[in-house]
Amino acid sequence: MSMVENRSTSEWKDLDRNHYMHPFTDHKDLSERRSRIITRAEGVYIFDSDGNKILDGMSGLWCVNAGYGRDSLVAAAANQLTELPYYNSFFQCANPPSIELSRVLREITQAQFNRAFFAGSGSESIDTMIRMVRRYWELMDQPERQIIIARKNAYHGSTVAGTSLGGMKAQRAQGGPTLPGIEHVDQPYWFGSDQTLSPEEFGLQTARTLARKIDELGANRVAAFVAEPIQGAGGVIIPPDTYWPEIQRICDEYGILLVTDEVICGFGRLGEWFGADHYAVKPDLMTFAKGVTSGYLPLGGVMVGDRVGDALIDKGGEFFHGYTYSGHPATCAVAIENIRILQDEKLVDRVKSDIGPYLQKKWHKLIEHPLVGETRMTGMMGALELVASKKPLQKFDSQQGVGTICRDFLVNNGLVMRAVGDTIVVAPPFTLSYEEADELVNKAWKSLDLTQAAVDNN
Ligand code: PXG
Repeated sequence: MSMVENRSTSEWKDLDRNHYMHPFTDHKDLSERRSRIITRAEGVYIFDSDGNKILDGMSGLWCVNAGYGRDSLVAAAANQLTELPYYNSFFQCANPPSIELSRVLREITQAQFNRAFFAGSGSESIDTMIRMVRRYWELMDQPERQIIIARKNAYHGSTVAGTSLGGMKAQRAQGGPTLPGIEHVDQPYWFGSDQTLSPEEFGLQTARTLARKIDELGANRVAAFVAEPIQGAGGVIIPPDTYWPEIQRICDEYGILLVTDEVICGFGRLGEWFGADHYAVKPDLMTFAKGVTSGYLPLGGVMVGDRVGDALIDKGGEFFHGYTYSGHPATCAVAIENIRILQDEKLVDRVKSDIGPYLQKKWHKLIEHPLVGETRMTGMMGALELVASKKPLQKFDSQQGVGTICRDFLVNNGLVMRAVGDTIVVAPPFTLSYEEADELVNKAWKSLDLTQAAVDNN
């Protein structure tokens, strides 16, 4: 039963152009084109209004971890909407799904995480985290510790707080001043470096830019370091193995809070429940969203480690922060069911030791293509670097838009992957079958051939 009109494709496209403003879009450019209208989805496939069946190599937007077409998620939402569609968690009220979800999250996270704070999205969870970090240091009688250090090219959402914390230059340059008290250090992007150091040495050196930054700012002014375990939107930047242990050591040495932004890496993407588990670091806070509900309903939040949680409780005083939809019963009910699916179907294990390694093996074969200068993948999150020449290594002029050309060939061949500059990124649902993994890689190869031909003809 759909409440939405059944319109023709051209009608949808016209209405879209005239009335619907898309996120992260050049609105002039889009007004001169037409959108692709996605009408339904099943398993790992999406379908557009022209009837094309497209393999979704991006799990929507890094979120549909359990795949499309899950009746039990629909039922969880419907049952909860019938029972109690909404009530707030302000004024000493709570509802069973939000309490139960907090309990479930405690079970699947590291031992220090005994409490959860809910928000409506990843950006909101970042906002909550920033306010909580600063509140913590106020409570610890060190209110001068306000500076939060993040990384260049990090993505932490697009609200004012997310834009300020994020390290994407073009995004930060828009819209006037960003929040004060935020600094950025280098990202562990070995392929993007001059490659004179070994990846291990490069990982250490990059991590140490954090220590230098703390020294430069004065350790007594620094509140926290925040980073995605693997940078997602920035191009699936997988750090060398030496990076995270050194980051942990530096945070411990200076006593600053360590926050992992698990919006993409959380809920199994790397083959462990959270990216922090994969890298064996012990964060004080973790932000999450996306995969917590496999994207079926919007939910975000912050896992609060005891260091911060105990301070908030022991020291008391109202924390003036929260959202209308903090602990929304229907979104929490969907999250509980989603986590049950991930557990019962052993989907996180599947990423770690079954379909993950299978896809990685196939993915790495793409290095044999003349256009591909590097392949990388951890769990089910990977990237390809498109290059003009492998030896000597030569990248394309970014003006050529080779990544976008490739992305367009991919989708026309029935596969969605994202282009981040000339980096092609992939993050399919955990339910991907072996055959679908083969299809993904075969379509990628074919699209690389077409991209090569288009570049050669230019
Ligand atoms: N943190 C991280 C690490 C993210 O990846 C957010 C925070 C913000 O979440 P919300 O729910 O507010 O969007 C994100 C979101 C892309 C893309 O093109 C990535 C995201 C969002 C939109 C596009 O890769 N990540």
